[in-house]
Amino acid sequence: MQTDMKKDNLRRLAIPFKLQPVQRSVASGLTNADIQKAFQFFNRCETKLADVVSNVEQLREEGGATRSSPNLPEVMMLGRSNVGKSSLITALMSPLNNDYVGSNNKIKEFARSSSKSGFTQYLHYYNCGRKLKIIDTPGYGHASKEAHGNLVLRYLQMQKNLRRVYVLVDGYVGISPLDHEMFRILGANGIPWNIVLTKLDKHITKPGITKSSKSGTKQFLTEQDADVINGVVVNALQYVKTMSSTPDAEGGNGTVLEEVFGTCSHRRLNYMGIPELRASVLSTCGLL
Ligand SMILES: Nc1nc2c(ncn2[C@@H]2O[C@H](COP(=O)(O)OP(=O)(O)O)[C@@H](O)[C@H]2O)c(=O)[nH]1
Ligand SMILES: [Mg+2]
Repeated sequence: MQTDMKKDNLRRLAIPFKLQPVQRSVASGLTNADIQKAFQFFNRCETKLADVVSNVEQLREEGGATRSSPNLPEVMMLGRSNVGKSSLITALMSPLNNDYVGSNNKIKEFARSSSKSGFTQYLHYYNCGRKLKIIDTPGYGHASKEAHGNLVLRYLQMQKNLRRVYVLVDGYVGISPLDHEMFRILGANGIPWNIVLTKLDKHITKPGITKSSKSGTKQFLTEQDADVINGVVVNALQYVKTMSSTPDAEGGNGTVLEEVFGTCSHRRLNYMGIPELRASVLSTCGLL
């Protein structure tokens, strides 16, 4: 029975069982029921690009909110250019079916992503089910412009409805000095934030075991690759814990949350971490 349950979990989530303990520990406080509920919410909710804010003046006119549904709770995705913000938002908001690995349905690209740096230039507010907004942002670093940076900074200073910032860090490249600067800014503005590691599929070095079932062909990781991915997530969590226990003099780390989400926004790693992130977003917005 126990073995059957394990097999069933493995099949349904289609990620190696070895990853489960890491996933549970990173998304602390979220139960399986929360994750299921959030999964269905984002699968079913109507999502639309509700507002695009292109300059600081526009922010000021609206007093830090947006014209449409100005009181909805907001979460923001921040990170370097090309780290995978728009792809992550697309995966979060797309109707992934329950057995989503091996599905041949290409997910609809809600938040446009590109391999070209600097593609997202403004603040893009996605309204999810008229309950919350997810904000896509221009990235910092390569190909970013000063005006984009100012827009994000002004938003952070003026925001009224922001509940949390998810700072995306490339899970293959690691944390950069620019990320540190962002952590400091978030701390200085009293905004709760946590790290989301992206593109963890880049650690896949070997094709794993392929299994076929009615719903398609699924790839499982090799044990070695799974160990590496687990290691990256655990290290990041350790890093955050150290940061949280030693807030710097300027209060830069005082608002960090001891949570790390290890993710992949592509099918290659079965949208790893996306269900947990969905639950986190709903919970953060007081909707779980
Ligand atoms: N391998 C891999 N590539 C990704 C992943 N997420 C995004 N990318 C790619 O990274 C590039 C930048 O993605 P995008 O979402 O536009 O990044 P943004 O600039 O932060 O919005 C695109 O070519 C994406 O296809 C992922 O999980 N794994
Ligand atoms: Mg983008």
